[in-house]
Amino acid sequence: MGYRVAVVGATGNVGRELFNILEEVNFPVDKIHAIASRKSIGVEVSFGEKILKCEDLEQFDFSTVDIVLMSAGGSVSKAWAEKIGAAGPVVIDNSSQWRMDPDVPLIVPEVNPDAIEGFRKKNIIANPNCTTAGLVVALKPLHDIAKIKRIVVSTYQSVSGTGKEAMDELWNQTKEVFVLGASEPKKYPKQIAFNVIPQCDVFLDDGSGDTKEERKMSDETHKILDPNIKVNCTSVRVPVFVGHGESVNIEFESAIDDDEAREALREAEGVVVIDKREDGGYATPKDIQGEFPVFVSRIRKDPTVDHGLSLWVVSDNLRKGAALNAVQIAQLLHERGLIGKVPA
Ligand code: 2RA
Repeated sequence: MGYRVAVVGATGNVGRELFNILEEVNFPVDKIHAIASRKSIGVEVSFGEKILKCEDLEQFDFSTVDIVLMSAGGSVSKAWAEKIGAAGPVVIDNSSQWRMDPDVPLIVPEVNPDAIEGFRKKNIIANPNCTTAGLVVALKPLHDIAKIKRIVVSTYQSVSGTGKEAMDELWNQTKEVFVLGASEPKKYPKQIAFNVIPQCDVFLDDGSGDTKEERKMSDETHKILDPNIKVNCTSVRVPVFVGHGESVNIEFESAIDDDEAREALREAEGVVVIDKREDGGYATPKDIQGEFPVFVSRIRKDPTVDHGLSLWVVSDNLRKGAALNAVQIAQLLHERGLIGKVPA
């Protein structure tokens, strides 16, 4: 027996990956619906061999499904997720709208699976930001050995994190630059082709100078892993289509050496270590596109603090950073028998 599933935001980068991953992991699906805004009604998306036609978000009867995977942006989630949850199905939401709501669990199954039990209050479970998902999967096995005090992270985020139009902007500017000169940026504040931009998402108006993306990294790490970890993040957009990299400096409370860390990471669920200390002996975004795990490379001592390690983390932002994590949450609900069963 399978579930009745709806994917809201079916035509987006993450929406399409949700269908792919549900199929790849063989999630038990009886009936599946592609839901989108009015302008995409009738647009076709594929689910394995099947072609689905998008149905209208405004007209769809959500009481007829068990699980809703939502990736339609914060404003759609704000308007719809609670209403959908109240109609019966559990909503797994990929936007930032509900992540910090105390009544909504924010889940990375390898890190805080037990927190899922609190989802009934709103019937919503939040999926973390793409960079947080990769980061906390890599940090958790190390935090279990020697508590982490502080991290300094610099991200290298691909344009697919901003959506399909941003991917087109990189593609078009790259082609144009040697002919007529790159066209004016639309999705980004500066040219992204042959450049890097030290801004992801908008600046906060709290006087900190941080961007919203940088704040998400610290708030979400606190909620998922440990509120006591100090997080300093600089988020940078790079001209890469898929795959987010993160350079991470970690300061621990007690001693941990690089061999111990490498061993713990090798054994950790959802992590692959590629760390050969030779030319090319590390993972790059291009190597890991389409892969499920979080890849960790360049594990080494940071001699500038008492107990420090540096590492390089890279993951597919559309998969572990979004759609895969959402489907893993659905699998966790399934394994625990939590879908469709309302406690007495
Ligand atoms: C990005 N925060 O900018 C997005 C993806 N969730 O990459």
